[in-house]
Amino acid sequence: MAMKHLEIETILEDYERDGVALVRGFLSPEEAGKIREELDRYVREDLASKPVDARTLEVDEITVRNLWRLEAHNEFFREFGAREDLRALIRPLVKGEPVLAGVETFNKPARIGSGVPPHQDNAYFCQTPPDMLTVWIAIDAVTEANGPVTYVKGSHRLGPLPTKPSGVRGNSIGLAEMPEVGEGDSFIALLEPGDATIHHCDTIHYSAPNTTDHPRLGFLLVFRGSHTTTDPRLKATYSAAAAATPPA
Ligand SMILES: O=C(O)CCC(=O)C(=O)O
Repeated sequence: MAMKHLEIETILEDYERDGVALVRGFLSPEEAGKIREELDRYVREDLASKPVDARTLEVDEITVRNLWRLEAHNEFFREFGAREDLRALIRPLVKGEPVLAGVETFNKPARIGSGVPPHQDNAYFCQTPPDMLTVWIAIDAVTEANGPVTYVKGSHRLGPLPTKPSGVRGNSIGLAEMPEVGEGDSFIALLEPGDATIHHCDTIHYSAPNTTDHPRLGFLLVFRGSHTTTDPRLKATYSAAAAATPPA
């Protein structure tokens, strides 16, 4: 993750303008490989002993859709989220001291991986001001076919939009209505292992189910600025949706 000053400037500019920044080669293939190894080991050896809300399963009730709160459950991922090079990049983006709020996965397994409805993450995070973001790191190659994340550029400037419960396990709240998206404003993140995107918590995004034979594992780190607080109104709306469709 050795980054030059110029690269950091570009990320900051893209993030502020579009609400999403693409970072090619964020991790080396070796680093991405280490993350995959530890995720595989964690699922094989540790997950069964963790609380049920440490994961969301796909409809077969076997295949992992998401791992949640890895920073609480696993030393390797906690330490990864504490890396100073990462925190230095995140600091200007969250406009303050970064606090690691979550380490998680969106596995999108082959053939069975479910879709993610259009949403803004702050409907889940409920923070004010919305100085919170997600670093989404590709562990597998992300192609047009295996359910890439599509971001609506500039939508972070729309502020919090009306929501509705989605009924999707692991993504219980979505947009009530998708706004009109201008030509050229959709950004489909096609990524090689180790590439990443960084998106603002008000940026609209979504992904299709994975019907291919190729898994699409994403490893996510969520940060907020230490100055943000929970908005009780957003929290009440989220809690109602999560109670209707619990993650586990
Ligand atoms: O990985 C996906 O398909 C969706 C990811 C997502 O919703 C997020 O990064 O907040």
